[in-house]
Amino acid sequence: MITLGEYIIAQQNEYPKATGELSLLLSSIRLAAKVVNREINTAGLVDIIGVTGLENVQGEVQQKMDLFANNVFKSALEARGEVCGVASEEEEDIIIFDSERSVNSKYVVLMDPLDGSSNIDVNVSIGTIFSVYQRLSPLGEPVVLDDFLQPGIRQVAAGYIIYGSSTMLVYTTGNGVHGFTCDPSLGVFYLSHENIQIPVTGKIYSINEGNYLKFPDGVKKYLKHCQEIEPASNRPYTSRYIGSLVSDFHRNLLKGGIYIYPSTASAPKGKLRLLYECNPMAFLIEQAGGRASDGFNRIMTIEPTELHQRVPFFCGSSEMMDDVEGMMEKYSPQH
Ligand code: AHM
Ligand code: MG
Repeated sequence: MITLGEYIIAQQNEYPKATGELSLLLSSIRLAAKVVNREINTAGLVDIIGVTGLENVQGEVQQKMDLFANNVFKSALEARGEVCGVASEEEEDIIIFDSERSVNSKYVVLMDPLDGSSNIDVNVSIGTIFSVYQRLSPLGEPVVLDDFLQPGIRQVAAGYIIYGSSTMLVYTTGNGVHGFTCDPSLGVFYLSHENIQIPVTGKIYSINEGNYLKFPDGVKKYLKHCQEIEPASNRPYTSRYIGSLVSDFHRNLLKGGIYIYPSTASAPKGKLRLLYECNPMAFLIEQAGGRASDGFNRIMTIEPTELHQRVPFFCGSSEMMDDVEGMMEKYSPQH
């Protein structure tokens, strides 16, 4: 049984020049994940506790869960000073850590602290997504916005935590994708999925089909292709959509499949955010042998211009990506 802590240290030891800062940073994320996990598991009790007029189980006033997660991850990353700043879906601007240790640290973290949070009320899996870069500005100075606006290919690490039927932490540092499952009785993450590889093709497509009429023609054609009967290529495929990116991604990563959140007539840039939703997932899927694009261009080479920038997102098994991109090129070519 190998724990996440042991695994991180073992990976660090393979790089003689490693300073251990990234390992500490990942340990902070692991700690915050445990705290958020504990809170999510009591989310269903909030109404009962509210009715009786008692405080919640930790003796705190209950916050909205996504704000709670944001605060927990922020504090954990600030506490040990391995990070000079954070950007979060929950915060309009970057957060600059200004302790002496923090301004001398080389990493920034971008995160979606609780993605798919509307699913909490109905007891459906949700997740945290994170992405780590080295800063561009000099050590010793406060971090600046440009440190966060880097293309995904410069990521040093990325990962997610899925709060599901089990809680898992899945991450990459550019050396494969590894998954750890939390033993709830001990609060320890154990290595359960080493070197995850996504199958080159799959049977699952994940998209919010309610928006069908607003999709680009290339996506409409691809969906019809998924639904056609052709046993030789395993079609029709199966439609699965949780509406929680981490959960949809995790299932497709393990089973093979494709996730699409395209541009729509009303949202020409799609819905998902480049920096803390799409880039980390793109890094993970590429490390697992799959691909991620905006329908035409590799996600990780897009030059970001804004912190909360949106981008159409296509991500999954490489052969399925080839098919959908071929149809985008043919029926919805980029101008
Ligand atoms: P959020 O960051 O506000 O939670 O939104 C992101 C979520 C993703 O988890 C999910 O894949 C997508 O939004 C679902 O959107 P929709 O309800 O439009 O299908
Ligand atoms: Mg989100």
